[in-house]
Amino acid sequence: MVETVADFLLDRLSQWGVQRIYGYPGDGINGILGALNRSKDRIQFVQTRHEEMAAFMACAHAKFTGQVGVCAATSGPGAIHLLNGLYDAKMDHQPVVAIVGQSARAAMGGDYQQEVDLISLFKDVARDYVQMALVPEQVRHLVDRAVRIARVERTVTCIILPNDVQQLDAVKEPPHKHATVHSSVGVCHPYVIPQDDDLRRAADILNSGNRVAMLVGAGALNASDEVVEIADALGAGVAKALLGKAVVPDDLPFVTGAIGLLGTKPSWDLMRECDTLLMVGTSFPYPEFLPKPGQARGIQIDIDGRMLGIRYATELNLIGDAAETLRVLLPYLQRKSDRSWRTHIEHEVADWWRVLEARAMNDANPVNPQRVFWELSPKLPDNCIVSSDSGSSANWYARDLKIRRGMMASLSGSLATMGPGVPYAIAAKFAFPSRVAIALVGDGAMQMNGINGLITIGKYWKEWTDPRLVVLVLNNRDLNQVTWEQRALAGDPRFAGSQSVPDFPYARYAEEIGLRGIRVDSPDQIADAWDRALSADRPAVVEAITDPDVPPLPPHITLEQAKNFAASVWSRDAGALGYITQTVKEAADRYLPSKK
Ligand SMILES: Cc1ncc(C[n+]2csc(CCOP(=O)(O)OP(=O)(O)O)c2C)c(N)n1
Ligand SMILES: [Mg+2]
Repeated sequence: MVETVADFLLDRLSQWGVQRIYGYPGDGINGILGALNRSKDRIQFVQTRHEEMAAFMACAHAKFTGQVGVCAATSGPGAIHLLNGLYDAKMDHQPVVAIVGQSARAAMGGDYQQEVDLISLFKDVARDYVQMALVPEQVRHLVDRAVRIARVERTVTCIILPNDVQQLDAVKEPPHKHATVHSSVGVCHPYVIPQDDDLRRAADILNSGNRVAMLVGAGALNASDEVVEIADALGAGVAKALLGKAVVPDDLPFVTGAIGLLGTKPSWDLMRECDTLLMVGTSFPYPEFLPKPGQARGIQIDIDGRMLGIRYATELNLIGDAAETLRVLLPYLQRKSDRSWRTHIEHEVADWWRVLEARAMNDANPVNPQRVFWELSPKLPDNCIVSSDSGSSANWYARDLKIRRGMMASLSGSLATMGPGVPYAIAAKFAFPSRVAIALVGDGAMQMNGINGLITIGKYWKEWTDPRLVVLVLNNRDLNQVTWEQRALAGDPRFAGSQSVPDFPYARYAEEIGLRGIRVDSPDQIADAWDRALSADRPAVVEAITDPDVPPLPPHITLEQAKNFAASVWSRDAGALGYITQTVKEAADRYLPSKK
């Protein structure tokens, strides 16, 4: 049989190591779907419920495996649906290739059915490479370049294939003549390290500091050992940007945890008190959580020179791979003999965990969401893969959940979009079918994508070696994160018309479609719910009826500020009593440990 362009496209992708494509069908890609059917022993097509979820899954595949993620969608509406997931990948620097159909060439330019100007549509998100194949001779280099550019630039690329082109006979090797392109598969990544002089300059700065802080992000995920060794040598505390949660485990005494609005007080204090800052693989954006200008001498290490020197006015900006750079830097460092700064940090961290425990154990109506996360930590299975959605769950994920060595964890960091929690967990199961995946999701996000994601889980879970995928839903009937932003940032009362989320029987629904469903409406059920979900013989939904009045407090709030906040909203918000009480309880917990 003669190979079509679409057959060859898949063949070439598989030469690049692609084994799975997440997508949704449509006649704009029928040629590709036919080819996928013919090559299903080499490339699996995973059918999602919505193209946005296919793009989230491709992004998560890249995040969890380090390999290129691939998604496919039909022309017009399907292509448009991909966009949000592609932006998630782009903004978190993940290599993703989108393959989209287009109207037949003969119809293009005729305002034809489903004809959208796809090159313009993808021009921003796939600005590093978006190309349409007009003739079969192009397809080889379009695939080679789309995959290679996605990988080396850690970005999104896009190949557009008119549907008639997909069905043409493949040209595997363009003729050896003028105006043809001769491309190949593969790319080897170099070790990237700074020059020796620059390493010495970095060491001078770090050696002369008395109070060194480290901030690590997603770029340091391959550098866990090196981060710990450097922190030990420097007597430093280590704070983590959201995407860097799995860089260092939370059970190390000098790890101050998350930074930022979702962060911890030890991270806040670390940044305010340090005299030297070493940032590795992070572009954490909020300046108010970093040292004040001039307070600390700063060094930044990033593989991407474009991301250097834009968050803190660093003195030295080093282009380099995180692990390799830290490894070659280490021999230049003098181990700090005065450990008082490190001891101070460790006391703060130990105190802070007691604060979080006290906050988690506060009564709430009916369930305190923090307690759901707090009780999950010791039960997290080894090597599990955790995803969180955007919403209040991201606060508890960032602050309360104790990640251990060997686990992976992610969410939508820079785009901070709602919707990826469940799709990320699904992609984790396809990439690592024998590891447990756990998605931590709000009810708003669940109603946006998660419920439909459960249908996909229902379709595929029997293929996974270990069927355990647990979805936690915080059923607070509220778009709670934004409710708190309305109160605290805009100074407005909760607008019920925009914030109320209709109730939905998540656990019952899970049972209805053949999964396990566990509903938790009192705190004494939490531990048992986790045990049951994590030992189930199938994917499970834990639906926790949580209290929307529990405030996702910024880390540095004082009891005084909490009282002022309470006083300022009291006169304007009829429903204020519940959350004011809860806020004051939470803020007061900060003072508990030191009282003990
Ligand atoms: C696609 C998208 N739409 C809107 C937002 C703004 N937003 C951020 S968090 C949030 C509320 C999430 O509500 P829910 O999923 O119920 O979680 P909760 O905060 O209640 O725990 C909203 C609306 C967003 N980040 N992404
Ligand atoms: Mg909610």
